[in-house]
Amino acid sequence: MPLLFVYGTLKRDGPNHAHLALQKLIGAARTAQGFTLYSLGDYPGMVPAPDDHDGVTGEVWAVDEACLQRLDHLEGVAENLYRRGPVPLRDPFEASTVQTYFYLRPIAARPHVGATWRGDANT
Ligand code: PCA
Repeated sequence: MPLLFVYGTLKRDGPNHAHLALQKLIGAARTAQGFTLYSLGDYPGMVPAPDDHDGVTGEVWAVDEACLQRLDHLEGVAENLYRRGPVPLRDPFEASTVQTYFYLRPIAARPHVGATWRGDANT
C-alpha cells in the first residue's frame, strides 16, 4: 500500500482526519531538512526551503489507492493547489518511498509556521 506523510489537517488531531479513518497509522515522522510550513489560514502548506534545518513533523500512514484518489480531490491536486510526490524522511523512514502533498501557490505574504502545524494555534 502507498505510504503517505501528512503534516496538517489530515493528522490525528486535524479536522480532515476522518478521511484517513480506515487507513493504517505507521508512525510519527519528520522530513529531512530543507522543508518548512506556511499558514494558509485553516491549513498549512509545505514547501521546499533550502536554508531550513528542522524539516517538518507529521505522521506516516499506509493508505489504499481509493483513499489517495479522494485525498487528491480534497487537496486540490487537479487545481494545482498541491502536488503529491515523494518526500525524504528521517530515520526510521529514511529509505522508504513516502509521498506527501507539496503546496504549489506563492507563500510570499503568508505567516511562516516552521516545523509543526498545531491547528487553531496557527490561525
Ligand atoms: N492537508 C494535508 C496537506 C496539508 C493539509 O492540511 C496534510 O495534512 O498533510
